Amino acid sequence: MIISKKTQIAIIGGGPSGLLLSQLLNLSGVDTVILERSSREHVLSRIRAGVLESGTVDMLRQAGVFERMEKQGIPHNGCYLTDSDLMVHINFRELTGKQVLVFGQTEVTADLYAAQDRMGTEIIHGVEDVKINDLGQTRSKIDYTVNATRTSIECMYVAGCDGFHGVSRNTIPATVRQEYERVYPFGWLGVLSQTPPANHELIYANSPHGFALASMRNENLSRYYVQVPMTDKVGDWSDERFWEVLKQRLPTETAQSMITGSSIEKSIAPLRSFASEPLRWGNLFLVGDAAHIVPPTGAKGLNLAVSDVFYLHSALIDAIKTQSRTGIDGYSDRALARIWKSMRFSWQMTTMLHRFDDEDNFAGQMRRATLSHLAHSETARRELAENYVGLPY
Ligand code: FAS
Ligand code: PHB
Repeated sequence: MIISKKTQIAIIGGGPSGLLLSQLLNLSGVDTVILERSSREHVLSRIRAGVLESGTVDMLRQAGVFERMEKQGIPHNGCYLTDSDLMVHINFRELTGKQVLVFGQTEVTADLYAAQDRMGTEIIHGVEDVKINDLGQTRSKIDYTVNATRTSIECMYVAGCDGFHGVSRNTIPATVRQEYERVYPFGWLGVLSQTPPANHELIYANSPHGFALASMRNENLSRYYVQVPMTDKVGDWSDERFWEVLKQRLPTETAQSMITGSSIEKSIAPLRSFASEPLRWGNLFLVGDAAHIVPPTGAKGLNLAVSDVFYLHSALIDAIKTQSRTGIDGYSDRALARIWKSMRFSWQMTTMLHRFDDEDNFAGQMRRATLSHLAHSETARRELAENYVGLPY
């Protein structure tokens, strides 16, 4: 027996993309249902992004999700790029008039869930075998199984917010999809530790031994990453080995003064650049990691998902409220224009700061020359700062 429901917008995926889109649509009186594969606990156990662009902060404020962000978020006016003997400060505030906010994606997601609960939105966890049908009809249908019961939702539009491994992107026929990919031959081993941050601002370190990043979540919670071969497993890395390698790659003064401690989370994330075009197929719209993946070097992943939501939420509200199709017809091209610029910046930061195993000595010189140019050119620093704080929507 199939149970059937109806809604205006069905959202597949209860990560930051799906939750933020649903919250903004609900605030404008548009009805949504969210289908999420995992439990809420599992979604909230993921440690991911840490830096919010100013546009993301504005969107979360518009969604009414700002109390904790404003209280606990740490404004940052700059960051450092270093190699063995050079430490270049990129002063966002001076170069762009903007800043970024350090506030973990996990906290953003938790606050979005709380806001959606207050809204009374139906969020169905533990869904399996999701199938998206009738995308070319006036109303589409999503079939799924939850608690061993096959269920279907009839809707006007579908938002595919189900991440890189979701079902939405592959619902668009392979003959229609154009995919672009660069898989990097290394990953990031990330550690969360209840220790004071090594520096008051982020340090992106390019060293002859490989990349490292010193970040944070608050004044007693630090987030660090080191570049590791893709063949490494978390079990290969004791805390002692991690701290030793991290210190080897950070500036000497930072390494000597930093406080280490036990890891409370340790994971390896692969690095890839990926984009799939178009973002729309009939009534289906792809959002966030369902459509694109960027290496975390530019702190763009979560922020790019938010700019997709910015473009799509207003387009869907227009389509539902005024039957105007201009926004939804223009969504894919409009979102892709910003996606590709962030894709470029993330790729540039990754190639500029990571050591590639098969590289020749020329590549190492190019990385050092890039850093030296940043040290001596305000124009170069401004270009990096404009991208880091977030390009206009
Ligand atoms: P998400 O992947 O977050 O959410 C998709 C949701 O859809 C998930 O909850 C999933 O369970 C659900 N889903 C999947 N298939 C489904 C199906 N068939 N049916 C129903 N639900 C389904 N970005 C940064 O800016 N900085 C970082 O440091 C950073 N680190 C990262 C580390 C890792 C390991 C990963 C994977 C990503 C990282 N990112 C980082 C990028 C990350 O923050 C994403 O950009 C962000 O989570 C995008 O949000 P969503 O588009 O909502 O996708
Ligand atoms: C993080 O704090 O997790 C973080 C910050 C900046 C990045 C990537 C990750 O570029």
